[in-house]
Amino acid sequence: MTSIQPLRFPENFLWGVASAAHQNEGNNRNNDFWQWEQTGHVHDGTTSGLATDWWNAAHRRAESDFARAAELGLNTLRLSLEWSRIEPAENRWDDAAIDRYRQLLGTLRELNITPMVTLHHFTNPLWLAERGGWLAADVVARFERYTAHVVDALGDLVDLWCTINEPMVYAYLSHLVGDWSPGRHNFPQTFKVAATMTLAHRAAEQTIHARQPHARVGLVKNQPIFDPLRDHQPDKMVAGWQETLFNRRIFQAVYEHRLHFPLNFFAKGIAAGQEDFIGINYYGRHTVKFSLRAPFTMFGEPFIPPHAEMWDEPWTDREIYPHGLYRVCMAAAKYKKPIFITENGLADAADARRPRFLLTHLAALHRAIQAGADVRGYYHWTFVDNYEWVEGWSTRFGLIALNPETQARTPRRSAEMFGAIARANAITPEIVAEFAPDAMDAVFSQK
Ligand code: IFM
Repeated sequence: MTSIQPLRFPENFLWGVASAAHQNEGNNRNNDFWQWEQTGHVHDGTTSGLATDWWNAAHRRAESDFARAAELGLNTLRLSLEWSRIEPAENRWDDAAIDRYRQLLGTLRELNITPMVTLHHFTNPLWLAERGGWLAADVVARFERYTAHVVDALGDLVDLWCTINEPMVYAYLSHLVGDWSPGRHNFPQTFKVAATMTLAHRAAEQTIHARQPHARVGLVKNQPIFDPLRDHQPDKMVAGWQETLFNRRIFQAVYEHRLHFPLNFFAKGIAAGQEDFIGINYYGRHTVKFSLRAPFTMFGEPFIPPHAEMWDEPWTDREIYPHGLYRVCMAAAKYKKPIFITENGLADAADARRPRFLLTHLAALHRAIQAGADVRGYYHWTFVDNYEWVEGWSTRFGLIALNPETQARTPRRSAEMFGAIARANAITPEIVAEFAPDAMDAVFSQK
C-alpha cells in the first residue's frame, strides 16, 4: 500500500458543502414553492416545514451545523438567499431578514469558512410569481434591483457570488415537465425562461461587479452527460440535441455571448461580461436512444445500459458515472476560467454507496486538474439531509442524517471521510482503505 501515492489537490483548494435557502431554512412561506407544497404537488405528500431549521436564530441550528463543518476541516459553504424574505412585497425590504443573513455569514467568517452565496436557487417571491414569474416583462430589472440591495447589505461579508442556480433545470421542470410551479407544458416558454434567466445573470453579474469590483461572480449550471446508446446516427443526433439544448446553449450565451435559444425571437443578444468562474453541478449520465415516443425530450428515450450502476428511485435513468465529472471539467476548461464544482452528491439514506461515489468522483476531478482544468473547489451536495423539492423528504443527500420531526442529526460515515479528505487536502490510500476499500483500484488507477 505504501507505494500508492496520494491524490493531492492544489494548495488553497476549497472543500465545502452546498445548500439552498428553501431546502434548509424552514418556514419559507412567502415563495411559490411553499405554495406548491401546500397544494399537493410533492410526491410523498410532505412539506418543507422547518427544513433543517437554519432560519430560527434562537435554535442556533445553522450555527451548530456550521461549527461541525469547521470541525470536519471544511473551509467553504455554499448557501442561497431567499428573495422572498429580503423583498417580501415588491420594493419593500426586510431589514430583519438581512440581519439574520448577516449573522449566518458572520458566523461562517468567524469559523474561517468562506461563504459562497447564491442569489436565486429555484424559489420566487409570491408577488413575482403572481405577475408571471420568469415570464414577467420586468423580471430582469426586478432581479437586478434585488441584487443591488443584497450586495449593498452583505457585500462586506461575501465576495464569492453565484447569480442563478441551474437555470435549465428550473425552466425545464417548471415550464416543460410541469412538475414545479407554475406547472406548464410549453416549449417556447421553457426557452424564454432559460434565455431570460441568462440575461438576469448578466445583469446581476454587472451589478455586483459595479458595486464590488473585487468580487468573484459566476453562474451555476447543472451539466449532465448525454451519451448515445449506439454509435449510429439517430441516437447520436438526439443525444446531441439534448446536449445542445440543455447544456451548450447556456454556456454559449454566458461565455461566448451568443444567445440563441430555439423559438425565442424576442431575445436579441447578450452583452459580454466578466465571469470569474464557471459553476458546475454534476450528478451523472443519461444514455439515450432515438424514439418517436419521446417528443418532450427531443426524441431521446432514456435507456439503461447493461452493467451500468444507476441511481435509485426516482432518478432511475441517471447513471453513476464518475468519469463524467472529468469530461464536464475538460469541456468547461476551454473557456480558460477557474471552475468550482458547486454541487455533486448522491441520494443514499443508508450511506451504502456514497463513500465510493465521493471517492471516485474526486479521483475524476483530480484527473481533470492534472490534465489542466483550473478547478478551485468542490462543494458536496449536501451537509444535512434537506428538503428535496417535489421528492420531499423521501430522498436523502446529506453527509449528516436528519430527523425532520425532532431535528436530531446523525453523521453518516461519509461525513467523517469527507472531513479526512479535506484536512489532508488529498485522497490517501489510508482513507480509501478505511471507508471504501473496494474503491482502491478505481480511485488510484488513473483511468
Ligand atoms: O437538491 C438539488 C438542488 O437544489 C439543485 N441541484 C440538485 C440537487 C439534488 O437534486
